[in-house]
Amino acid sequence: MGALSGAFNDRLASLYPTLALWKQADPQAFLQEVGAQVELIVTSGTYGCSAEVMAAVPNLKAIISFGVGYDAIDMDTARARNIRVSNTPDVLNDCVADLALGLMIASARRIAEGDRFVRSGLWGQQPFPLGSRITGKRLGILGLGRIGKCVAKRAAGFDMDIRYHNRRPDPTTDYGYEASLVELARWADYLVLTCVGGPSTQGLVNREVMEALGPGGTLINVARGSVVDQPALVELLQDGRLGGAALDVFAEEPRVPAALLDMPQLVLLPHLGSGTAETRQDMADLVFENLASFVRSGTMVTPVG
Ligand code: 8YV
Repeated sequence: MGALSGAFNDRLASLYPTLALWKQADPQAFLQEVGAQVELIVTSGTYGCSAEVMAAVPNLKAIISFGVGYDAIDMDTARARNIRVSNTPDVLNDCVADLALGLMIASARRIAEGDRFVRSGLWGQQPFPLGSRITGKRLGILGLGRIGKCVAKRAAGFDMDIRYHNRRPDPTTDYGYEASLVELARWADYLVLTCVGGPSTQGLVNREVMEALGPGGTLINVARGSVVDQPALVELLQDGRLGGAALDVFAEEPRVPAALLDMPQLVLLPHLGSGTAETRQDMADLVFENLASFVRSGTMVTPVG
């Protein structure tokens, strides 16, 4: 249903009779016509599946999603109608964590800015500003789940001091727990977001949190744009009340606020967290395993609870 790769769609169409909702100029009108024939929906983590789409598919049995985050799927409707949902957890942990570290280093060491400086022929013409060290600095992690733990493991290699905030302390880890997100932000030099999206974290990184992170702090977001109060982020960055940001995700992708584009010190990426050939292949394989399993037995390999 969502914007998945050509190779993925070809593989899907070679195995199952498919209807390409994403190709339709008016998806809702198309669904009114064909919705009753549809039993399974394959979608992406970012496209998800709205209550409106589900309403137009009365015989829907399962939603098989390509992505770990399922915040774009209306889970209340799915539960109420006993529509099964699967996602693609774990296979992308390493690549998302790698990118979080990459964003942190790129931001601190001004890598993207330096690249533009060289390309524009300014090297030798004017000085390039100094960056900041990451080794030994303080890293706060919001959401020490599977991806957050992979971030922590990598950051330990940079001798970073690591603390985290979850709803509850995680008894399986020795990293310091901070019960207050504002206090975690006040302590941290870098605040990395690896929590889930959706209503439970909507706007959690609010003005107060970003002010606590402060002019010496940098926000790294590889989670969901919805976790951050984006207008406040823009304002605090403009005023220098927040030091920096490196963002892979935005509130209304693919739209990025023009004000962010005007700040050269920021690092902005087009939602690349899981975007490596290897991880996308693993995610695709897991989607097909879920699909085959559901068609065969009505069960899924990685169901969403
Ligand atoms: C994908 C993601 O880019 O897994 C997720 O939740 O956001 C990403 O891995 C997306 O699902 C692919 O469209």
